[in-house]
Amino acid sequence: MKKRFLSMLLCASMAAVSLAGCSNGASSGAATTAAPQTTAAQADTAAKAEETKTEETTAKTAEASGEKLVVGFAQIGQESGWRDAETLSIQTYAAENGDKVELLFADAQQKQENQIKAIKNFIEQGVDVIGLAPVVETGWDQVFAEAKEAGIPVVLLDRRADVSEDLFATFIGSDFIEEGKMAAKEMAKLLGEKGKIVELEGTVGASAATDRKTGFDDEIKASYPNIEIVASQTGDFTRAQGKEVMESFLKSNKDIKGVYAHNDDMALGAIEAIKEAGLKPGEDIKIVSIDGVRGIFEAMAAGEANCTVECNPLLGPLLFETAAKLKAGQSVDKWVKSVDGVFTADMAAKVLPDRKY
Ligand code: GZL
Repeated sequence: MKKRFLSMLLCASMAAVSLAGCSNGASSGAATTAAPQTTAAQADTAAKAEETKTEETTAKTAEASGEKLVVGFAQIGQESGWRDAETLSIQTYAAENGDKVELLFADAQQKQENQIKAIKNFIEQGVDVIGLAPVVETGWDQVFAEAKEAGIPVVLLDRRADVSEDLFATFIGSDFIEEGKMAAKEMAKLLGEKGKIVELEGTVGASAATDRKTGFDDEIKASYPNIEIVASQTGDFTRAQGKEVMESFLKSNKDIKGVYAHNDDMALGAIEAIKEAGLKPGEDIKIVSIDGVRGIFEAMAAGEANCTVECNPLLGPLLFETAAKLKAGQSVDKWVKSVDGVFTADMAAKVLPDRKY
């Protein structure tokens, strides 16, 4: 209990510092709390959430209540609209349940070393459960072994880590190979099963990128011999790099008929590049991507994109519910699989008003 009390005090001072550092927009290293890019309403909710959380953390820490569920989450960063939606889901759940949970949140700015630093901090502070979206699959064995040594379960959220099963409690996320396969089938339908296409890959070494490539490329190879992937390159899951890579694809390939992007943000960048090249995205060049963020629904409603395979980012409640089970000593499935759906342009205008992210 003493260690916990001391570590709770430490956490309060760190939380206060990192939140203070963040409130003036400064963010450094792993122990910062990033305000995700969101609409005004969402930003207001998040700001109120932050405020509540700060008061909660400080007040409760003084009492070192101990019975609260304390979760340390090491987030990748703010690379995409999907990532921001996931962050908002996690922070909103913590703010709305401040009487039961305490969230220590670190934004690693897409650097694995910052995520590792954050995990070590969480271990030092004696959190109940560590949550992590691993930016890449490898390099986690050592720090996960330290968490295991400290008796702190690790929950993987939305991306896998290449470690032995005894080093993490569960993976909560999608079947990325299946997502790639679904995207291939939709692309084939759009092209009449023939034509040259290009592929915008996610972050090098990320399970979401590796598996979405495997699922898509294998399906094309096995079922659609008249579709040729003439170029494939990483755009690091960002809109800016997706646009840059698409510009180079357009310069070196004159007869591209389709783009497969591992996430919607890169697809939205590609759409900009295609328009600047004087072509019509969604018509001259078909666009298929993955995530289901609001921007791609707007592009589909405008006739500039053709299909998105949804990958649910609203995992905050599931993260905390799973953490509570682990703290209570209950067993959880090794893979809590998200259910993904396919949305095509003809559905976009109708479903857009109800989209939650
Ligand atoms: C998928 C997630 C991916 C999204 C991207 O679970 O890891 O990371 O598809 C995000 O938008 O950058």
